[in-house]
Amino acid sequence: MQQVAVSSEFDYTSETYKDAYTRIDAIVIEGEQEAHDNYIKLAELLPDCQEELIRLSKMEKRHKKGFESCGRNLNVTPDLDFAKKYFSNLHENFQKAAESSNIVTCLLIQSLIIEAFAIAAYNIYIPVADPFARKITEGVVKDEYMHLNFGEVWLQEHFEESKAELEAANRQNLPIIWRMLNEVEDDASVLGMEKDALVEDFMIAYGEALGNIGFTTREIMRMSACGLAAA
Ligand code: PL3
Ligand code: FE2
Ligand code: FE2
Repeated sequence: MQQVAVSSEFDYTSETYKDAYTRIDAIVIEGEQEAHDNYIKLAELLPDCQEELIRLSKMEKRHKKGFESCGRNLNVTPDLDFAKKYFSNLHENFQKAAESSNIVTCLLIQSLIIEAFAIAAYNIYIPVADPFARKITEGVVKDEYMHLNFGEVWLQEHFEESKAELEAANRQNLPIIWRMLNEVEDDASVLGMEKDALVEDFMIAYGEALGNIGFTTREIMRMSACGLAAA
């Protein structure tokens, strides 16, 4: 009942809604494509986990298809050029890390930062989504917890030798996420998603992951707020 009341505040057919959706849907489609490519790359870098990583990459392909259908359902053409630019900083940092076989950095970017970003965004989106997109997003978000968990388990098993690289990669990449959140703030709010809620949910998912890997509460506080004040 509650969800119906919330959702009916939105006119999913209005030009304002659809205009914001051309960018938000494109960001999500591009994000799922990046995630797919990143897991394929990780499968090359981590032959021991190859099968599992290929399985994750296939899930990302399915997610991408799902969000493409959400756009079609609302008669929206996603602005993919915009989305490519939106992801370019994180994309470059992942590529550079992969070229140098910095597996820890690759895992931090994809399995922790990007997945926590997706979990926050999808959880906030579900209660305000149109019924078609809500169903799709509910299915997707369950998978994203598994992807976050893959990174957590691997990094926890290699915690001592990964710690310094994780801290450096966090310093380099977390400010990019805060910038990305600022860039999407206005469009997200048209869809009923508030920036403060996105930041909170991101911090919870990311902070919990860092805790499971082995960081102390003090370290988690320092790491997860990195660059936030400047954003
Ligand atoms: C990981 O599997 C996929 C990564 C996707 C990243 C999504 C980031 C989305 C930020 C924009 C917030 C709006 C979400 C709305 C959902 C349709
Ligand atoms: Fe995904
Ligand atoms: Fe994912």
